[in-house]
Amino acid sequence: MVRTGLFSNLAASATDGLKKSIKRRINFTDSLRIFVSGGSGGQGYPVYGGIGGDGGNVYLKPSEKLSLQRLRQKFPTKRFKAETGRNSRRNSLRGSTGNDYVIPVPNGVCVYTNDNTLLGDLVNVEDKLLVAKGGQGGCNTNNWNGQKGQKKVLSLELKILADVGLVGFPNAGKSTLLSKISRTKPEIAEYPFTTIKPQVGTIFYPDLRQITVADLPGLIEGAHYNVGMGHKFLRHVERTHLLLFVVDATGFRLSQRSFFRNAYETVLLLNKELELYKEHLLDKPAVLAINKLDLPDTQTEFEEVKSRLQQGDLTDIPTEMQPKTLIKFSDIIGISAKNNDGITELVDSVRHTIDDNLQERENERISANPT
Ligand SMILES: Nc1nc2c(ncn2[C@@H]2O[C@H](COP(=O)(O)OP(=O)(O)OP(=O)(O)O)[C@@H](O)[C@H]2O)c(=O)[nH]1
Ligand SMILES: [Mg+2]
Repeated sequence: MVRTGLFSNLAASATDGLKKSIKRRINFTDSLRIFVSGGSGGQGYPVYGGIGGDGGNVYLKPSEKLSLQRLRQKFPTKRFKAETGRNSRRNSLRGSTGNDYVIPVPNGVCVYTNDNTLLGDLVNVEDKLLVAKGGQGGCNTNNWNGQKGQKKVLSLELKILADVGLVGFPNAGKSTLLSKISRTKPEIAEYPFTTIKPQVGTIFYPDLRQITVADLPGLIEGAHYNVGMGHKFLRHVERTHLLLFVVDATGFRLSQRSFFRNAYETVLLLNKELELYKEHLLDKPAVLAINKLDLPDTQTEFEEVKSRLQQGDLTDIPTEMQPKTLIKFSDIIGISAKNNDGITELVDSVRHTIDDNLQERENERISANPT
């Protein structure tokens, strides 16, 4: 892959120690590979026409309290095999079926096979997903030989379940905002990449409505080249109903060797990184919060971002920074997460945007199936 201009500089600067320090701090797991095999079928007994028992199946079952770390600790070999079916015997002609293996997995896990096919998306504790079938017991169709069970290498990827995903460059104030709108106490600090593990908080509205918000690691330009935390964690926003962009009104600079980006450029670069990850994320409803309006000269910056976004103004923006499609924000709100300014307006906007979108989808569904 050829790294060009803008991104090569950032990629280079981010590799200086920063990447290493981030790697050291990542001690949580949000994906895990496991090996599953169905039980083999028992042998048949051709002389008496006895049929061997079928091998047991392997299933995955979501559980609310489990994490992938815990699963890995509990099953260090990460191998799961269901029981073999019983052979047919002279005094027990019908061999009994082998026991199934039901593996508990965290709720919210997506299950992929080795060739990246999605086998299932486990989001309900009532679900149970068949991942490896046991082999057929020996009988006349298979020459009385019990068949082998299916064997698969599976990749489990945890996608957080939340209504809203916080998207922004490092240090924008995402965690500070989450700490103000929910009872969660995320880590907050003046250095980038403080948040390395997605965390979910809940907004409690006075009428008892609740909306969950996922705080995500900071995204930076070049994330698709795996700069910073990369954009692997963006899969967590795939299931959210709304993207809440948090942008520092004073702009962003990752390190002395990187470019300074003003607030408007930051919005465009976030837009571009989402587009490069998965274009359809841009179709999600989005709200923009311009943060740190307590700092000097930020009000004019806020007004400028707002008017340029409304006009779709890309004058003087280098082509490599320009997204193909501009995100349409349903609201652009100035806040100071630190001083609690604009927070009520923001949480109201989040709620209305989610509700309007749900209503729109419901109307589309009704007009598609008028019964
Ligand atoms: N002046 C001012 N500072 C703020 C505001 N919100 C956050 N900060 C400061 O900005 C810094 C970064 O805040 P965080 O909430 O950790 O930022 P983040 O976006 O979660 O950063 P990462 O987890 O690294 O992606 C901290 O020093 C905060 O105190 C604000 O409204 N005004
Ligand atoms: Mg944070």
